[in-house]
Amino acid sequence: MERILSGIKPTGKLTLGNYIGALKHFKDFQEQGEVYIFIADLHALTLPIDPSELRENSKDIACFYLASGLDPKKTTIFLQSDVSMHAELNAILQNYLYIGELKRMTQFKDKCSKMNDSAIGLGIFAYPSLMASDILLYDATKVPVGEDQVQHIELTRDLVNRFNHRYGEILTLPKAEVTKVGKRIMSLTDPTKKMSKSDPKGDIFLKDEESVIRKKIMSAKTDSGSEIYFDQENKPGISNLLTIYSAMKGIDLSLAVEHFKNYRYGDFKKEVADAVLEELLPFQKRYLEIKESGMYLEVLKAGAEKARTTAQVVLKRVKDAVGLLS
Ligand code: ATP
Ligand code: LTN
Repeated sequence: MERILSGIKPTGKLTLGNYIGALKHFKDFQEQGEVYIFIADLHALTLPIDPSELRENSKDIACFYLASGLDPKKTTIFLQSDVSMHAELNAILQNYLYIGELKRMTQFKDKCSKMNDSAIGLGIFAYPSLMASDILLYDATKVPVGEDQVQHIELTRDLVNRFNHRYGEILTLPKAEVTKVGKRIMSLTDPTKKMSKSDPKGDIFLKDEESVIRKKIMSAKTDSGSEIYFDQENKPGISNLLTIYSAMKGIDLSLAVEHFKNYRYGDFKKEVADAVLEELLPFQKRYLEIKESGMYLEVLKAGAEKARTTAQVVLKRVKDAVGLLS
């Protein structure tokens, strides 16, 4: 049976990029196998974050998971820090990843290239080791993520091959599952950059009000010319909006391009905003109901218990393999 696992870091307010590239798809996996979806709160500590902000972001992500259609009866939803086996497995697996590999990680380079070595914490450098532990602890076979995370999953696969070569078939080889449309949503103000919650210029936040979302889309940076077609290189702004529309409507890009071919930019943007709001407004309503009810706290508690049950089996297998007496 497939095991599907993914997580989102509570580092800031979730964006439309997080929604399209990851969150929106999680529920589709519920019919394919056993799903584990967690809040990667330990990962959020890898860059400075205010404690109250971290707490609020974590609660919000739990509510967003439920609002997106994840059913706690089918999916184990939990906080990473509630399951101590993540840190324990990390203590073992970090010995099978090498500094040279970690230095090549794009996320590390992007986040730290402008920082002085004396300000770069060990956690952000060792990030892929904890992420590999998250995945391997549940014998995950599929990991749904946006494109930016594929490199980390490839490194996890290298680690599995290295470890299994030495100790036998102990770890399960995972595979990244990247959505066809929307694996990399770009900033609305600079469509050559990824929309990212830690660099909020040009972001649409999932909690933005209707009028704000409309305004952001209507003033999104477009490209020279007046035609609407997909060309990532020469028309990054229009291509990004076409991608957003296709992802929200759940249609192929080619259909969106065909639909808009005789449109002017203004009317095109208006329809993109309508498509985003058609999905986000009911989503926001569900989020608010869940947040107000407080039921997500029970979900996290039960989820952590279930997660620990699975995790301890794999941890024991790894401990035995490497020769730890336990
Ligand atoms: P940060 O800015 O703190 O690095 P982030 O916005 O990149 O955060 P993550 O928590 O790293 O968000 O990502 C959660 C999930 O959303 C991951 O699977 C990631 O690949 C996906 N994702 C993030 N940004 C985008 C984007 N712009 N387009 C598509 N998917 C995205
Ligand atoms: N690195 C991911 C968050 C994350 C994750 C994971 C995703 C941490 N552990 C395990 C999938 C599987 C990110 O930055 N989005």
